[in-house]
Amino acid sequence: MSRLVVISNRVSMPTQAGAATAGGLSMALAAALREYKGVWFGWSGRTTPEFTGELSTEMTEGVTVATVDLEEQDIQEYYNGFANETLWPLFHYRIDLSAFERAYGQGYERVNTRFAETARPLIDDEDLVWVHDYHLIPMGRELRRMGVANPIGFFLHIPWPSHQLFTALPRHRQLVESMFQYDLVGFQTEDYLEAFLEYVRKEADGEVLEDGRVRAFGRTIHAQAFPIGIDADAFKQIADSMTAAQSWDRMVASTYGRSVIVGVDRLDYAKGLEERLLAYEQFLTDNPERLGSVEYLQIAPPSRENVDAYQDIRARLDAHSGRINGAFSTINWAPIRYVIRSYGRDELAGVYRAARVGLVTPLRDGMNLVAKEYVAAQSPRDPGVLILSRFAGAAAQMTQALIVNPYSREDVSDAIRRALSMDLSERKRRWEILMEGVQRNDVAAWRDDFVAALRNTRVQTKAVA
Ligand code: ADQ
Repeated sequence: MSRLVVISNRVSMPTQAGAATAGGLSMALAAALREYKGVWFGWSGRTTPEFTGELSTEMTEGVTVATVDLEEQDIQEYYNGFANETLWPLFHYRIDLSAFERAYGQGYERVNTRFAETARPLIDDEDLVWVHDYHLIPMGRELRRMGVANPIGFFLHIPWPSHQLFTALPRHRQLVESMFQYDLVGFQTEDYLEAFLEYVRKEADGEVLEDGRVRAFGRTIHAQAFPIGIDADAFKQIADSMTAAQSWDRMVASTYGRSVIVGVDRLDYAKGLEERLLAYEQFLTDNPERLGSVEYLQIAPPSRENVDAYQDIRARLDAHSGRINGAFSTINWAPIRYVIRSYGRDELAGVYRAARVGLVTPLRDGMNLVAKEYVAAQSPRDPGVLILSRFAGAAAQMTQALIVNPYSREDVSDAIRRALSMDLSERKRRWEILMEGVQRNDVAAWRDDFVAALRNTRVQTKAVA
């Protein structure tokens, strides 16, 4: 079996249950790498006065974790700048928040080159190389420039935007051209793949061949959708653990007699937290008989705090939650519990299980793993109801959730009412179908499908040649 060399912006090998800070990408990659015993390379999260390219390596659970420090200017321009102030908002349809600054683009290119130079010695001839996410789109081109001839795949964890939107990015053509240096490019959903292909046809004069490969810029690559999943069995086990049971007990005791609605999201404007609070306010207004018997728990660990838009959203959420609690609370009840911190996965699992409703309403989301975790944590005897935004990639698979338009307060408010009054047999029927999908399309299936397709690109190429 070939080794897997994974390259992503951040590297973190969380333990199965712990590691509170992890985002979706690192959870998924850690689960993927445990199996392949390969190498995981990325930024250490630390700064250095001058870039040296010196690697720090350690072995964790059979995986070689290799990291490099970056200069402050790199972090400003590449990470806070181009990745999180240009690409992230644009790819999540927030062109109003996108900053287009030349220095950001230059920093992005510089760090991709630095990453490729540093990672190069880690790659052996037989390795498969797998690059992740919007921080590192040009990485494949840089590795090729340094003579890496191995199969290289790229997976985008966030949405690929519509063609009209994407062309608002200065130098959009160069970015897409660099993607044609990969053997395989993967997206979360068929819709994102379709949007990418539309760009290729309209802007790059490219074509999709009969065998599904894509031809443009004088090169032919494979492009496919690989919906990511969670480690469903591990999560189910965690949900049955002692810590999860204790967390469940605490939740039940502190919300006695009330139905809990839970939201768990990084504090990010794309997650639709502001719209969700307003929709919940609408629900409280529309359903006065529910006052006192329902509680919305929002857990939102801070994220990307050096970016202005993230400070703004945090301030707005503070204001809304305070205002709504002020307007509706009584001396023994508050409608919202808003918690800005991280929890261990086992604690989260207990919280998910204690909640009658999982409220997952991003305005845009590549996939959304919280929706899948919520389902995996439920008790089969008394499962809760998932409310899911149609704009989460997960909605394409999780059709037994109550699918909502997160921009419509009425729509979300109606779905909350429906979820809270759904009888046990319907909850079970929906949950069983959802759970079957979460287990079938788990992170191992995602990893194995991608790796098999990447390996296969060379087999097919040889056959064609
Ligand atoms: P994220 O935007 O980070 O991921 P998501 O897929 O929902 O979003 O994953 C979040 C992860 O962080 C989940 O595993 C969740 O349990 C964890 N988490 C959230 N809040 C937490 C808290 N308070 N304490 C502890 N853990 C917490 C990106 C894309 C997504 C895509 C993933 C994977 O934006 O669309 O699904 O990558 O591809």
